[in-house]
Amino acid sequence: RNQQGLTIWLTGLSASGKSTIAVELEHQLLSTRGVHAYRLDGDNIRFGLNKDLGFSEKDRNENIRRIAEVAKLFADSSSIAITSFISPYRADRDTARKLHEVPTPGEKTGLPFVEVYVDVPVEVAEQRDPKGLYKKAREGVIKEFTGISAPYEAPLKPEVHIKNNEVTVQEAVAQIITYLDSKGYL
Ligand code: GGZ
Repeated sequence: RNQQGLTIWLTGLSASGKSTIAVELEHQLLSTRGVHAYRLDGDNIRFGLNKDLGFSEKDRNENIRRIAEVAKLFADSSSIAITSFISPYRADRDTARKLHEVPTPGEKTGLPFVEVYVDVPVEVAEQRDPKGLYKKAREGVIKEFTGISAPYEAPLKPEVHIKNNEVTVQEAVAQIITYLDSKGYL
């Protein structure tokens, strides 16, 4: 069976639960559908390819630009790329989408781009604060922290909107897989 490559783009605040969802989604795609998926996250991107980048607006733009290019390569190789980055700027996410959806010369179709908004109120993320980063941001130790002292531009029309303070990880993943099934991607 030929697998359809695509990119699942998770976006949301620090501590919104993106990584947890990404891990479980990857696991379920592989174990219950037998499709190959690969996760791109801070651990394998920000410490490698993008270790020259920080958290200024310019650096975040470049972070997301490179991640989008890499995700597209995975999708083009018929894998499912799952990205989990804050990706706070709408324009950057829209550029990532275009890069996938607009067919490259000689191709008939582009690659599907599935934007998933992992939505929790900033108060909830700050309450969770698993790494103490919100506290440091409040104290001014970390500057330009998303949701506190740097912007997060929420998606206007994400393919999937997860209200992640109201659902379990299993329910969140089910929402994504239901969407993929509805599009015939799996
Ligand atoms: C936001 C920051 C910052 C600042 C360090 N703002 O919860 P985490 O720790 O593990 O996830 C956050 C991660 C964000 O990196 P991304 O590559 O996803 O960001 S972006 O898409 O905006 O480029 C957080 C940590 O890095 N972190 N400083 N100032 N998050």
